[in-house]
Amino acid sequence: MIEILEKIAKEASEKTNIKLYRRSVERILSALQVTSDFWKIVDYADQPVPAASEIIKLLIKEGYVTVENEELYLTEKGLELVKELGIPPYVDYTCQACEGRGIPFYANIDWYRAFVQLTKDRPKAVQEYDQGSVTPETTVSRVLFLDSREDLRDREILVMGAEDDLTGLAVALTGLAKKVLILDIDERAIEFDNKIFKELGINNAEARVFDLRNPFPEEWIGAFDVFITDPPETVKAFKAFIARGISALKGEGSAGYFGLTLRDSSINRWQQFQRALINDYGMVITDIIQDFNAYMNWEYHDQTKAAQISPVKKSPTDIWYRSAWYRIEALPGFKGENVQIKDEVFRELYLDEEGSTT
Ligand code: SPD
Repeated sequence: MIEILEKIAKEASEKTNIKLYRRSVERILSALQVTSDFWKIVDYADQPVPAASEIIKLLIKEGYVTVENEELYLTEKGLELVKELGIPPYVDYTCQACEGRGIPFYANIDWYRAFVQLTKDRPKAVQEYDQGSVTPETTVSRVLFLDSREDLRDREILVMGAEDDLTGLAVALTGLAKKVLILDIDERAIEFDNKIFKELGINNAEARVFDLRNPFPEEWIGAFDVFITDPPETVKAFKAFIARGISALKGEGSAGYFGLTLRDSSINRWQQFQRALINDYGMVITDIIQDFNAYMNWEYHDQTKAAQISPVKKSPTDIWYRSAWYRIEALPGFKGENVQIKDEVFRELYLDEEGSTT
């Protein structure tokens, strides 16, 4: 019986070019015992969409899963399989008060209220830049987390891309940072921030249009205490955002924050990134909070590869896309990279065999 899981993992790996294991199939079978919604299965199983999709298609082919009205169910044969192999149903013990972040967004209710009020007319997430904004609760929790690690007060903070999340704005609104520089390719986000800074007389924060494939000017190298970013999980984006962010850090003890998801990348990719952070860039990973970042569903979902390869046509109805929040810290001898990223096809920054939601 156990061989069937190995066989499915092997076939799914060959089809998707993503390394998968028996454990990957077990995670899907655990999720299938508690939900019939494909997007929740991806969420609970922590597998990249193409991997989850292929595993489920193979389970359907082998008669372990059936589709009814775009919902996925274990068949009698599937129920027998999980029983025989002792695969338990997915359980969720996430703290409902802090949504699993360890920091409740309402710990500073004034920051939360001001952010929600000021951002009610925020620009919508667009496909062109792989946008998918985090919830306001996530954004404010990022600021609280920064504060709890002494990375906010009197710090010079660089926010690199993902400003559809408005994290740079939320940081600036506290009035506690020494300086905030926000860079994003999306003019709408930049104008939105600068308009609020002007209206509120915030003069230590500035938002600038910048394409992060380009190197930073000399003045930004070694100039910041903290960088914050939330890039796609491609190798190119890792260099454009995270390696470049490290190059902007002042010295030992300076910190970087970023999100990494398992919806658009696998644990193998995480291992590759973690090795690079430690071995190539001389950083230490001080925190990884799984599922810290919750993303609101984006309107362009039907145009994505994820929608095309899904085993069912039903779109997500609830939050399913999450990412872990990483904090890294510079140690003696750390070094970043500030190289030009060549990207003939712009979408290569966002899409590869593991990523599919752009
Ligand atoms: N295209 C879907 C939204 C993705 C938002 N970016 C998440 C990046 C995580 N590092």
